[in-house]
Order: sequence, then structure tokens, then C-alpha cells
Amino acid sequence: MAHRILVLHGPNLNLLGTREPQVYGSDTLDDVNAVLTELATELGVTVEARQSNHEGQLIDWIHAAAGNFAGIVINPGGLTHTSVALRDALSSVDVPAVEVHLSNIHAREEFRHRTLTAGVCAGAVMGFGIQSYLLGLRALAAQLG
Ligand code: CA2
Repeated sequence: MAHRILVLHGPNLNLLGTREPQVYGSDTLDDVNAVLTELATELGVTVEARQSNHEGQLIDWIHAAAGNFAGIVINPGGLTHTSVALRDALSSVDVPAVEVHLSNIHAREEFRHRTLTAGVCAGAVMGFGIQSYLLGLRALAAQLG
């Protein structure tokens, strides 16, 4: 059976394509999810994409991924830099995750340089806009075999 991949978009990513296109590009979240679905078909996996502005909701989805999804692609948004709880959730489930970011967080403000979540992920891809998601999905699918 095809591996099921959960794609999680964190806070404010619902605004994608509406503001700050110089930082985040002009694609909307629906555009991102559409290209992920296309790539998933090519890779022989399925994706289910969800977005929330609420830390607890993201944590609940991560917990519920155990036994239901083979892997997670996550852009934790601003929670990347602050959330011990999200990190704990990712490390509490036996589901490999890949962290992705549209922007290169290391080339931005210093407060964005630290990621609390990447250390409990299989890997991270950042700085390539929408391609970060696609590369992350490819890497995860390859790792799942
Ligand atoms: O580069 C990324 O993907 C980020 O995860 C995006 C987060 C930011 O806090 C991280 O440092 C890096 C912000 C997501 C907000 O997205 C917006 C999109 C359009 C307009 C306003 C915000």
C-alpha cells in the first residue's frame, strides 16, 4: 500500500501568497498543496495537508499520526523557534518527520536562527521556497522506501 504522508503547515502559513511575496513567494497554500499532491502521485505516496494557527492542534495531529501516517512533512512556522511542546510531540511519536521552510532561517533575523524542532526530525530543507516542500517530500519518500 502507498505510504501516507501528513503535511503540516503551522501558524500564519494560511496567508501565503497574500503578503510578503519577497520573503515567501507568491504561491498560495493551495498552490503548495497542489504541487505536493502532484509530486506524491509521481512518487507513489499520498499526502494529506493541514494548516493550523494553533500549537495544540498541531500537537494533536502529530500524536494522531502514529499508526496512521508513515511520515510527516512539517513547516512549523514561527513555532520552529519557540515551541518545546511541538518538539516534544515530534519526538514522542515513532513517525519520521522532515522540517521544511520557505525561507533560509539562518539568513534572517537572529531569533530565527535557532530551530527547536529540526533536531528531532530526520532532516530539514530550507531556503528554496515551494521547492523546500517538494525536496522534503522526496527525501522522506526515499527514506521510507
Ligand atoms: O520560511 C518559513 O517557511 C518560515 O517557517 C515561515 C514562518 C516564519 O516565522 C519562520 O521563521 C520561517 C512565517 C510564516 C508566515 O507566513 C506568512 C506568509 C505570508 C504573509 C505573512 C506570513
